[in-house]
Amino acid sequence: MDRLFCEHKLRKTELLDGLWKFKTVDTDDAVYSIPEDAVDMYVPSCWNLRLGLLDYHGFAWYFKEFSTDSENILLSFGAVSGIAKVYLDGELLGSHYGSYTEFTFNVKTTKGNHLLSVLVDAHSDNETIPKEAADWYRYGGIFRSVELAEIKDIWIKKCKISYNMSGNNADVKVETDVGSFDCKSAENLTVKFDGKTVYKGKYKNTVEFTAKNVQLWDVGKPNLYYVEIIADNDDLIDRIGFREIATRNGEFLINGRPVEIKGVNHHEDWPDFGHCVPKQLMERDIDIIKDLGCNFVRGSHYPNSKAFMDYLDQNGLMFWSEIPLWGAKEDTLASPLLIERGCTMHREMVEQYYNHPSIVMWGLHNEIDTRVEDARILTKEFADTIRSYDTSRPLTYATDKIQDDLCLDLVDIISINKYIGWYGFKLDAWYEFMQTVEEKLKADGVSDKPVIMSEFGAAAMYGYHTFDNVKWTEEYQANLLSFELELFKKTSFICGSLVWQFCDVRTSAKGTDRARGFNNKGILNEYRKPKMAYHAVKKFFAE
Ligand code: ADA
Repeated sequence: MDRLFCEHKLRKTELLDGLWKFKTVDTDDAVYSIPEDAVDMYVPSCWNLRLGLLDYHGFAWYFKEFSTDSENILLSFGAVSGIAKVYLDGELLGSHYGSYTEFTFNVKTTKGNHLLSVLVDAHSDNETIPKEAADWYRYGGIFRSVELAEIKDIWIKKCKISYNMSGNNADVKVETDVGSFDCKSAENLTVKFDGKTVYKGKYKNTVEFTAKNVQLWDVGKPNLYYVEIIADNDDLIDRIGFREIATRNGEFLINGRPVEIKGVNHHEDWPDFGHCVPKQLMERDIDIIKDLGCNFVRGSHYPNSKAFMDYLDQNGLMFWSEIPLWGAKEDTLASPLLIERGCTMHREMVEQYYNHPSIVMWGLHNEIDTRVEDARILTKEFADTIRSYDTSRPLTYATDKIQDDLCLDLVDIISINKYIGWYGFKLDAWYEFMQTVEEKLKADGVSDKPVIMSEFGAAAMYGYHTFDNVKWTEEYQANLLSFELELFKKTSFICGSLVWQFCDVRTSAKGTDRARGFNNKGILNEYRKPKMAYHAVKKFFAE
C-alpha cells in the first residue's frame, strides 16, 4: 500500500481514503453507529491540523461506510497514531499499537454495505513509544492510507527477499507467508524475477534461484529489480536492490567499498500536513537532500512512509530506520510494557521494510539512559529481536552519553549525538570531547567499529541576521556547522556526519524552550527555504 509502483495485478484493491466521519470523545467506550454530531474528516490526515484540535491528544472515533462484492476482505491501515481499535459493523476486529507501521485485518463478511469504525487513542505517557515529552509533534489520527482488498481463499501476507552475492550472481531466497480463511494452504506458486519466471509449481514457502549478472544497487547508482509472486489467485510485487553492507576497521562499506556517510536527520513533517506528507513534497525533499550532496538520511525518529522509502531506493540514498523510543530515563527502562512494545515495533518495522535496499542500518533507540544496566538488557533484547529476522544489516543507536555508555559493544556502529556550541559548552570543548571519545572506544574494546556523529548543530531563526556571531542567528548556525564538519572530517575515527536537522519541525512537548513551538535547528525552515547553514553544509557535502 502507498508505494510508488503497482503492488498487485490480480488482487482487487480500493483505497478507503477520502471523507470519513469523525468525533473526539472522552472515553474509550464502544460506539456502535455514527453519532449525529460527527463531522467530516479527510483520511489520511493528522487531526491536529484541523482548527481547534492543534493540542488534542486524546480519543477520537473515525467512521466509514463502504460496500463490497466479496465475502472475504482485507482491511489494511498504513499508520494510525497510538492505539487503534478497529470495528466492523460494531464488532471488534482487533487493535494495533505502534503508530508508524502497517496492520491488516482479514474478515469473513457478507456482500453489501458495511460500517468500519476506528477508535484512535493518542494519549501518551512514559511507557508509550514515543513518550509524552518527545521533541517532535505527536500527531493524532489515521495518517496513512486505508485499503480494502477483496480476496478469494488465501492471500499473501508478506514476502522476504534475501540473497547472497557470489561474484556478479546473486543466490536469491524468496520466503512467502500466506494467510487463509479456512486453514487451507495455497496450492500453486509462481515467482518471477525481472519479468522472467524462476519458479512455477506447487506452493512452497521458500523458493531459491540464482540471478545471473545482476547490476548492484549502490550509492547514487540505484539498480532495482521487481519480484512478482503469485499464490493461487493472489499476488504481490516488490522491488529489491542487490548490495552488500559491511563494517570493518572503523569503516562502513557498501559493496566492499568504504563510504563516507554524509547526511541529515529528517522528520516526516510538513507544517500543513504533519506526518501525512504529499508525495510531490517528499520528492522535493529528496531533490533538496541530493542537491545538498547527501548520500544518507536518518529517519529520525520513526519508520517513514513506504512511498518515501521507495524514493530513497530509486535515488540511491542510504537510510537509517528506527523506532521512536526517544529519551527514556532510568525509571522506565525496566518496564516490561515498554520493552514488549519496543520489541513489537522493531519486529513490525524490520518485517515490513526488509526489502528496501536503501535501508542500510537499523536504529534501536535514541538518547535513552545507556549508563544503566537496564538499558543494556533492553538494548540486547531489541538487538536479538532484529537479528532473529535480519542479519544482513548492522545495528546502531544514537547515544548522548558516550563517556559512560554501557551498551556500545552490543551494536555494530557507534552513533553519537552532541551539541557542543549550542547547549552550554564553549566550542573548544569539542577537542577535549573527541579525545575522551577515542579513549572510551579503546577502553571498551570497540575501536574497530565505525563511528557516526549522528546529531549536532544549532538553532537559527530563519531571516535573523546580525553582524556579530550570536546564538539564534543564521550566521551562528552556519559557522558552528562548518566548524563541526571540518573537525569531523579531520577526526580519523569518524566515518560519517548527520546534521541535526534537515528542516525546522513543529514540536510541543519540550514546552516553552522551543521558540515558535518549533525545533529550529533545521538548515531549511519548515517550508524548506534554505538558511545560510544550508549553503555551509553543501560546501562540505557537495563540493
Ligand atoms: C536530541 C534529540 C532530537 C532533538 C535534539 C535537539 O538530540 O535526539 O530529537 O530533540 O536533541 O534539538 O535538542
